[in-house]
Amino acid sequence: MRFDVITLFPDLFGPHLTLGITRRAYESGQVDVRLWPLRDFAEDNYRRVDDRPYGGGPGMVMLAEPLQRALGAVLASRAEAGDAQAVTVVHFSPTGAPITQALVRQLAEGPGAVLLCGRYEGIDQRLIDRHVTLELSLGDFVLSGGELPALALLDAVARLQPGVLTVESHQQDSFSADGLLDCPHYSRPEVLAAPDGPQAVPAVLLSGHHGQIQRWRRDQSLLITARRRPELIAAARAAGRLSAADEKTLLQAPVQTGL
Ligand code: 9WO
Repeated sequence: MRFDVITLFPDLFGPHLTLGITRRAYESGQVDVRLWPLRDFAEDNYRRVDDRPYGGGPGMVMLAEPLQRALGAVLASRAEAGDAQAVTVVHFSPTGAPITQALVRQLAEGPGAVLLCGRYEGIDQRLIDRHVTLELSLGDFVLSGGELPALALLDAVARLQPGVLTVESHQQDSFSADGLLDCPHYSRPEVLAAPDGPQAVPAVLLSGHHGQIQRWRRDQSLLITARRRPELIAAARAAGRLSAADEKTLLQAPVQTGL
């Protein structure tokens, strides 16, 4: 799939695309990322991409016209590459829909998207009204631009590409297996020296009993999910993803009273 990123800061993307495990997905072209520096689409002598807001107030607004030209260039390039489909145009904003693993999976199987990265106080609303088809949020906090959310989305999509991770590992992620949070992980040493006293690895993980280890991990996932994200337990139960053994474990978790 192909992602076209329209941004004032294309240099923010370089290290992500060339380092780490997801590099495979980018360098193989499984996830083809094209950067479109917005400054290149400014037309006046000052290469202006922002201006003061109508109605007054602080800060600057990203101009619609350079964004229109950049989008036009992206669509022409995608058409030239034989992609006739109507492409999803994403804008990142705290007012968007939360990014979920289900959405990431969908994107990872589709033709890609255009990622519009806002800066300053935001983008002229008319550009959003006319062109943006999907507004996405990383959560209820404010950043200084849409580039980090775009990188987060690319990373989430890239790691799902065949051959990027070991076969099993993303089937065991938080949310992927059963919509539960991940269990804790441990490695060497067996006993960690620490200022407040030694910390041992849970004994079951050293037992060699694969069945008991699986059960322990499942129990840890269930209990941490019940504590931190009870709505995910309710969803797993409603979808028939909890066994009788799971329900027995959950009897140890605090009961949700709704009060
Ligand atoms: C900022 C904002 C703040 C409160 C309520 C709504 C809001 N929308 C935006 C917005 O679209 N800002 C643009 C993109 C321009 C300024 C930097 N931008 C941005 C995106 N800041 N924070 C995000 C963001 C995106 C996804 N998830 C969390 C934050």
